Amino acid sequence: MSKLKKLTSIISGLLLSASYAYGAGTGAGAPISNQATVSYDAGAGTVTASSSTVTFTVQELVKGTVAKLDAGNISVSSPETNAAMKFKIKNDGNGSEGFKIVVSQDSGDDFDVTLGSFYIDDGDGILDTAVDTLYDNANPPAIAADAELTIWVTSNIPSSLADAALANLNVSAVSATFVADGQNNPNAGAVVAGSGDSGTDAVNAVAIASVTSTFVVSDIDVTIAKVISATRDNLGADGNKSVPGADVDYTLTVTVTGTGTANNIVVSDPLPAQLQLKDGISGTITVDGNPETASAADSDGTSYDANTNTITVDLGNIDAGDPAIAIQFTTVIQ
Ligand SMILES: [Ca+2]
Ligand SMILES: [Ca+2]
Ligand SMILES: [Ca+2]
Repeated sequence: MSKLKKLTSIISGLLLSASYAYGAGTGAGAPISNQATVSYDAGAGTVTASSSTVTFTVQELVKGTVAKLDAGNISVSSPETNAAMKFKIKNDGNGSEGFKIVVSQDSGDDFDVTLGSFYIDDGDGILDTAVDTLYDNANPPAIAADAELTIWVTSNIPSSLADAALANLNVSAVSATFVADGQNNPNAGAVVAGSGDSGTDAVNAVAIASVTSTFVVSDIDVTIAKVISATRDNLGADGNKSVPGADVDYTLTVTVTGTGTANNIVVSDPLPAQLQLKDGISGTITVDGNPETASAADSDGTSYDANTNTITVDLGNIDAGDPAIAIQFTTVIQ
């Protein structure tokens, strides 16, 4: 066989196998044919005989898997509109299928939400109801075998809830093919004859299972205060006049109140052009009493960008009620 012919046959072999092979198994509608042979030695030599070819068609296995994409509980305010939970719906079946999203709420928790709408995320991982596509739950979009969608479930949170109040939402995905057949909660092995891809039977893989995600009410609040703590004109008489060349000390105070933890707190202070951090990127920014270098090259989370004239301090996560954090630095009037 020539190299070209060999390559062509390899490629066509790959295409053939790609047509029906999914992580979920052989694709719905694929014919599987099989023939056996027997050989034996007779007086005149080896003789072979073949069976007839036996063929069947792979039916559609229907399986939608829901996974929670939020880490931990989701902090909300009371009240809040469009509080969002994020889920992944994956088609683990071997055919194209749409899935109806079903949300149920626990009654043994602290409150119920008013359910809003479902959206398909556009890929940025941020809910934007003006940009993300509304999920048509009455006529769910078909998802190809092995493909998945990121779904937002929105809720309105009632007012006057206590801090730390919890609400559980249980989310499942039910095959649109089964719902159309009146089977809203099919067991494993349930069938809708002839309604699978390519006229196959749709066969349910597993009983419907839900995943639970939880809202927690938190009135956590992060405030920042800024004061001038000292001015030194550096003219030799301990003066405090705000003249060019004078030092101006600032103190920022970050306070976390309420309930819970404020995550990824970042303080940004863009200085006006008439002020610069003393000693620039070689200067010092004091955080919680610890002098830290203004260079962005180290990993202390504290930096000064000379191009934008901006001080940035990454404070990480702070629990409500923790002592306030003071950030201090000295600027020079230009
Ligand atoms: Ca289908
Ligand atoms: Ca509830
Ligand atoms: Ca989005």
